[in-house]
Amino acid sequence: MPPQVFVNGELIDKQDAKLSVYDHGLLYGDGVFEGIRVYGGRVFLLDEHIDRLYECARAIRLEIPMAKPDLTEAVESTVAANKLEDGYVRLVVTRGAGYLGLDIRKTSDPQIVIIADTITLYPEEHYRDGLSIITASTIRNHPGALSPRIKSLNYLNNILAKIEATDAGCQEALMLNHKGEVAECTGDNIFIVRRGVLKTPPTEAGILEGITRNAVIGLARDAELTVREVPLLRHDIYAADECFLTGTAAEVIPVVKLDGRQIGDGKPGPVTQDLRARFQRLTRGQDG
Ligand code: PXG
Repeated sequence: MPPQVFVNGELIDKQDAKLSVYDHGLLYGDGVFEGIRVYGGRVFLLDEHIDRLYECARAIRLEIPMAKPDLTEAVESTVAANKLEDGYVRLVVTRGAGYLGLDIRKTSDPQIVIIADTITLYPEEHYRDGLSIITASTIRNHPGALSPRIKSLNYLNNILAKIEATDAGCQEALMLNHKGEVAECTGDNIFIVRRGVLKTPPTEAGILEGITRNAVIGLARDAELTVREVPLLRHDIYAADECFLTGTAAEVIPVVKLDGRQIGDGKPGPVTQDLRARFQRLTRGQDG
């Protein structure tokens, strides 16, 4: 059976899925999305992703034409229809088709799309040896212009920084905010460990409040680590004992170099490795 895609209330074959070219999601990047993992047939932290999607939709005054429990059910049934054991769900809500022009009143029928597919992960050696990353010259969106807390279909800010990373031969780039503080990477949140304390930028630094980030903060507190959400400068990363990134796609991945400077002893550190192991147990449902 060909891959089944959910489009507006129906599961259809991937090649039959259609959206209007007048959809403001395409014309203006007007919409919101989530990327969600499936582990062992279970959709991981689905309620958290659904809550963030509705919050982001509210922030852009987009009314999702489906109640939360029904959308949750639709995600589950799309995963089941594709017999997906380990994979990735892309949940997208667009503003819908309308006239040309920005006015949201000239649109109708927000479109809900659910894709359940496989995911390509970072190569295993990056988890074993750690990533080398660079600082992008592209700063993260100013929260007063477009809040990084909104996971919108406008990802150009991150894409421009990601281009800098790939040009430099790196997998990820660190993005600073308009104040020069550490914000996040293009698709991952950032943490450091310094003298046994786990630190990560607060949401006020202009970041996406990652669901993996929040899960890892919870795991760290379970492990009786002190966790501080505090503004960080690049200096703090250069001077850290350990550094790692978190995200739906990357999970927990060590960083051993920033801008050519070695972090700690240049190897994935013990706190990073412990949190990665705890996170893996959580995704496999062995941690409650
Ligand atoms: N910051 C940014 C800017 C992100 O886009 C994260 C942090 C991590 O958040 P989560 O909730 O995933 O822990 C993200 C997540 C994709 C894709 O297909 C992107 C993300 C997640 C999953 C898939 O590009 N970004």
